Amino acid sequence: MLMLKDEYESGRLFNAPQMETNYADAKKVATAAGPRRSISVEELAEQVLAGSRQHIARAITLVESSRSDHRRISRKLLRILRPYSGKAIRVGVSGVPGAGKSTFIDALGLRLIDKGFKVAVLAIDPTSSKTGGSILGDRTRMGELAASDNAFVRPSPTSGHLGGVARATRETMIIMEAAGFDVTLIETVGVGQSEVAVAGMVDTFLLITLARAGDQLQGIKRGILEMADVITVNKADGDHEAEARVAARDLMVAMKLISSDPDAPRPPVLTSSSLTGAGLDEVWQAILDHRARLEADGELEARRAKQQLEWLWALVRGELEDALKRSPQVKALRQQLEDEVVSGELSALEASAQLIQAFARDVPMLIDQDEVTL
Ligand SMILES: Nc1nc2c(ncn2[C@@H]2O[C@H](COP(=O)(O)OP(=O)(O)OP(=O)(O)O)[C@@H](O)[C@H]2O)c(=O)[nH]1
Ligand SMILES: [Mg+2]
Repeated sequence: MLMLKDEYESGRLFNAPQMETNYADAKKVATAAGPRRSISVEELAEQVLAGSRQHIARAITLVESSRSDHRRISRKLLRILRPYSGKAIRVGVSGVPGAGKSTFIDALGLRLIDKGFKVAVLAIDPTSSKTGGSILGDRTRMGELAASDNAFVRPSPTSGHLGGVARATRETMIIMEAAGFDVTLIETVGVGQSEVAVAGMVDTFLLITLARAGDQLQGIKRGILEMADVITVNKADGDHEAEARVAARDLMVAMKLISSDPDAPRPPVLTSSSLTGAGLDEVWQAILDHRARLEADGELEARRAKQQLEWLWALVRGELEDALKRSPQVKALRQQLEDEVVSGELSALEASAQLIQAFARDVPMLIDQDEVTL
């Protein structure tokens, strides 16, 4: 993970070249349909609402694109679909690499399908930019689930910065819910920022951890522990079962110590094994209990409203940042100003004022008027 750190902190996690080439689904649709027949947004929305897998895949590919003409169509699509979304149980699944998240989701997902749910699995995975390997890995690990008609497994978008990936995942969630999926599980690797993004879009945050000594408190950042609504010590099987139970008890005690709000409800700490299936039902029950508590005191709506507000400003910041990058005036000045700041001729303060003025001159041209009126 260390290798990723710089990329991670600069926010550029997902710079794989072409996302579509990574997508089995997108490829399948393209091959099956030959050259794509063009289709109206209304027709696409109708097909998504009818649950057509081919059109769901196509809609997802559309919202993953950052091209401005695609964004415009996405916006229209989402406006039609949004009223049909929002009823699903949204769960974020996080944990250190190798904790067993994908295997857990596969096993839990199959159980949920047996109970009559339709399960969407999405991912925000900063490691997939490395090789694209974990995309294939997840597909294999979730093979059984991915093969079911009542599940839809979509690997993490791999291009663009975290903000772009979070946007695509959030919009994909709307498409999946409109298509009738009533549980959304979002996998993310437990290393930092992507958790915050996922926590901003789910109702319940499940943390999967391991019994390995010190893992709970060293491998996982305190902030992530504080985000958790339900925790499970995973791989509680064979020789590790007893160890996992001890770890769960220790973690329960530790949670009391790290909690910054002594009155806040502490997350239950359970144990589970995807190999034996032990504890999976209990984890699901804890997720349902958490959600029921949220619903009972109106907190679910409040939580989602707060997420929407945060999302609003994340979008505005994202758009501004993109516009800043596109601005010809900023581009023209940038190198010279940076050089002057480096050589000490100009202070950062002065240079920033000049860049902002240059940007301001470009703003009328940079803001896409069509996007506003759509
Ligand atoms: N003993 C045991 N092994 C497990 C269990 N769940 C997963 N594993 C193994 O742990 C390894 C990692 O599992 P994954 O499900 O890929 O873990 P992950 O957290 O999704 O990993 P990343 O996506 O790479 O972060 C695999 O070799 C699994 O076979 C379990 O419940 N018990
Ligand atoms: Mg995984």
